[in-house]
Amino acid sequence: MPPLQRGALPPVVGFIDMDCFYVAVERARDPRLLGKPCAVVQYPTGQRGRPDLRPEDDRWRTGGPMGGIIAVSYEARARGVTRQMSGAEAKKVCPEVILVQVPTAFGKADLQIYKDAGDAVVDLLASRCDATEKRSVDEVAIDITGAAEHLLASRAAAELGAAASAATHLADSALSVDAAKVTRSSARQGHDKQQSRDTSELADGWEEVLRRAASDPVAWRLIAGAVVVKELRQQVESTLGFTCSGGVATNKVLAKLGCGLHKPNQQTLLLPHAAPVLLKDLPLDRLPGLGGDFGQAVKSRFGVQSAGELLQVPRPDVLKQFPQRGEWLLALAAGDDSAAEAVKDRQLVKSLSNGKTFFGEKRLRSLEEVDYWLGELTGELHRRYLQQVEKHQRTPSTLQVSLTLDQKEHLTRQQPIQLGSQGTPEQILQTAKACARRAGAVSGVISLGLSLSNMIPLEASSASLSKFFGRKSEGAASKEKGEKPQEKAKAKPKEANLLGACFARAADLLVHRLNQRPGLESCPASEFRPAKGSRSGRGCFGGAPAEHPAGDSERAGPGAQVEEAPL
Ligand code: TTP
Repeated sequence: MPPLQRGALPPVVGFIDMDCFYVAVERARDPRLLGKPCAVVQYPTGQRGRPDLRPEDDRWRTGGPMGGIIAVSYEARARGVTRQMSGAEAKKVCPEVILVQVPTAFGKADLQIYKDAGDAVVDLLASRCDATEKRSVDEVAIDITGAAEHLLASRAAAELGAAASAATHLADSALSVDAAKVTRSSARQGHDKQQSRDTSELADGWEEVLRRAASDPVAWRLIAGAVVVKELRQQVESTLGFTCSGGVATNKVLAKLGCGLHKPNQQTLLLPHAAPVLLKDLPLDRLPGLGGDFGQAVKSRFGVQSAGELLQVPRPDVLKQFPQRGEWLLALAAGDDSAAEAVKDRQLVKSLSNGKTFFGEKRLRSLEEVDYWLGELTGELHRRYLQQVEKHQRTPSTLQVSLTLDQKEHLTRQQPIQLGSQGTPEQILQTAKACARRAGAVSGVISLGLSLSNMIPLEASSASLSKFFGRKSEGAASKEKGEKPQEKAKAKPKEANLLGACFARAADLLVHRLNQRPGLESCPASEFRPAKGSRSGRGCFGGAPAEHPAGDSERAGPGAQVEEAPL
């Protein structure tokens, strides 16, 4: 094994994608589903007064409207059930399919059991990784450089080679290259080649890889990384009961690409020399960041379909057409490490948000209806706010309400909120209602959103206030001295004014800070709108390098646009 020179070598990056995740979570809760064709459906919610369906309730749907499918077990996929189907359609193609409905709370889908399961996976992975970056409810990028180096130092090369080759597909094997040719949507369905487990295929190419790795420290570290990923996957399964697929490479883009080649419960190693082979015929939409409008624009601008074809376009042409993103695009198509950022360690969410759409007859027509649904959104948001307080000792300082009207007009209003550690749903609701009233238009609301953002540490929220005012609040200080607050106020009218001025200044500062945030155009507090090109803005290119996940929004319901942020 060649000597290791850490620092000069690229990192060892893994990517973990849980298999049919919502189904797996339901199976862990209800073993009757194990091995059976089953799917998770989301039933249209949004009717007032409908009782909640708690996680522990019987959520199997056997008749009546069955909702739309959002997760499909591999057994059901093999029988023709796909995510685009309604529950009724799935029953037609596979009468024995079991449909489990997503729990509901506060009048909408309640994804908490899935989020909790995803968090448990991240916690487990974090115990052995240098960094864990949650990419979605069921995907995690991991930096396993340290763990790989540890294995290289503590286990014999032959042992590592044997363990890696017995569990890992090579990304340039014939089977992998074939699997890479299918489109993104086909890959999502779990196609035949992706699901193949031919062990002779696994062996294909490994002898050569191990021989070459003898003089290639980058390859050796990645091979050790494959063993780390194998062990982590085993640990996730034995501890939490979920299977997952894995990828290993020198960056997040390639690791994710490798991970998607063979599912479920398999893993793939993408060594640097394999990248050009794999990328040559790879449909562009399989690359992170190119699955949406931007990928479409690239394809039609140059008349290309695959990463290999894009690389044939003269470089100056690409840079001319896409001055901002051209370099990144070419690096991405070439599988170059520069196209991906380093794995970012566990980030705390920047905001808590939820929302609900009301299409057609369901659109909201009165302030009373808006208030009702703000109340429902508040209930869920309050629960998540309490989790932030408990888990991370953080509290939000801004509340925002956003409304989309049926003429597609989008209004947002926000204002500061002080919840501290014991904020109540009522506090959130009152502030939300005040924002909604400032928005004015309440007729024909087709979507309503509520978010809490600008998270600050709890101690900072109280410390900054006392520091700001330099003493305790009027009421508290007076109480300690046994004075009536009014008397104190009477005695010190100037101070009362000063206090008011301080509050006004604090609000100004907050607004100023918000205006500095990328993605928000500079405008008065009451008029915040997402800037063009921001993640939440309209008409922005999905996957442009400037866009980064800002909230903790999880995947939405059936058919929801699941646009990836670039890795
Ligand atoms: P995916 O990772 O896309 O799919 P999956 O885990 O169900 O299946 P696979 O084994 O092919 O990776 O999505 C993860 C979960 O996110 C999925 O189980 C359900 C949820 N989801 C939605 O709610 N709506 C959607 O449109 C999609 C794509 C996923």
